[in-house]
Amino acid sequence: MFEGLRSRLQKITGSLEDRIEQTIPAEPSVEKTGVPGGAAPAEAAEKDPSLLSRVKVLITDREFFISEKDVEEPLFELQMVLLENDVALPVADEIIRRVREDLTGKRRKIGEPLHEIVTAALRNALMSVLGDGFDLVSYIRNHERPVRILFTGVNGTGKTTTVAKVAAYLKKQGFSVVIGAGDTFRAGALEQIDVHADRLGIKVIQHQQGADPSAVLFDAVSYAKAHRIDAVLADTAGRFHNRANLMNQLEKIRRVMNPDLIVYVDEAVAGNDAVIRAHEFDRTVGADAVILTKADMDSRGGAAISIAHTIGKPVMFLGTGQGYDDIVPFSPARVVEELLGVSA
Ligand SMILES: Nc1nc2c(ncn2[C@@H]2O[C@H](COP(=O)(O)OP(=O)(O)OP(=O)(O)O)[C@@H](O)[C@H]2O)c(=O)[nH]1
Ligand SMILES: [Mg+2]
Repeated sequence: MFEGLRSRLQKITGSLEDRIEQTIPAEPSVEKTGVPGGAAPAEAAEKDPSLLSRVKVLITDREFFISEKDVEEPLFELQMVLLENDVALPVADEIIRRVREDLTGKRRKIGEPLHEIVTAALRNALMSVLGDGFDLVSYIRNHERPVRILFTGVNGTGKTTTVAKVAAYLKKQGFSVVIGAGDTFRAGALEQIDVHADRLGIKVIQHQQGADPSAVLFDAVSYAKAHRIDAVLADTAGRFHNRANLMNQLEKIRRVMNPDLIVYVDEAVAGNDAVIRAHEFDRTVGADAVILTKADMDSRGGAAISIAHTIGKPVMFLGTGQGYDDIVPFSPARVVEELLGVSA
């Protein structure tokens, strides 16, 4: 996950450290600090062992100052790397602004480990754009049941697989789940969801192909109420936001099913396209959270870094493979750790 961006970030961290290193004033010679007799440091220290610790104090107490000009070049390089890896421009700008603000204009003690200064600046900047994530388990615990969750998104991004994964995840957490087969459009969609549900031992509510998805999902909610089920997971057919008739159908589903959460599903590998589409879906039918699938195939990480900050909605899960267990709650600290190799 995100290995391409990770290796580029490691290089930038190195060049930032090098540039900062150059701003550190050279250590004063021992003569300048007034060592008696002007002897060579080693010789002088041998004669007077307390001298060594005195010299150390003098050096480590000194400070240096990083100006904006000092880091201009590596920050430009960082900006390019972020954009090349599909980080949205306003998000890349925000990251650069924060790193610059964090690194410059402050006095630093000589001897402070540079690697830590630089990675802390990057880590803080990334954390600030990644948002807080969305804890579905505590949402369900604190919410009136059944919690109705509607999954939307464009074709083939992994909605149906994600519905199955989330169902498996919630079941493992001790919740009861029912799936509403809201994709009555695509040939084979009903069979696909049946196979998943059979394997997972989860009930599916479905009508025949071509039926009104609103009616199916209304029935799924009624079933959940009657059987005291904790969560209804509603699958829907893939659609593009510029197809008015399909978006109207989604709007009807929304009115009839009255979801507590609308989850927008897209692929991490789609990069900026995913961010733009999420924005459009949020504008038209609304979105309360985002799930990014296929993070296992994404070496750039741009969508995962940009989407929450751009649309102002949290990321709930990352899909990390084709198995039912290949789903992880989105944790900004984990993403930063993945990218920088340090714990946040
Ligand atoms: N590697 C990987 N593949 C995934 C992931 N999530 C889904 N897929 C695969 O993506 C393909 C499409 O998944 P679906 O769940 O059918 O996608 P969909 O959005 O429901 O598709 P439509 O209903 O046709 O719009 C399948 O082959 C899935 O196995 C993931 O996190 N990682
Ligand atoms: Mg599907």
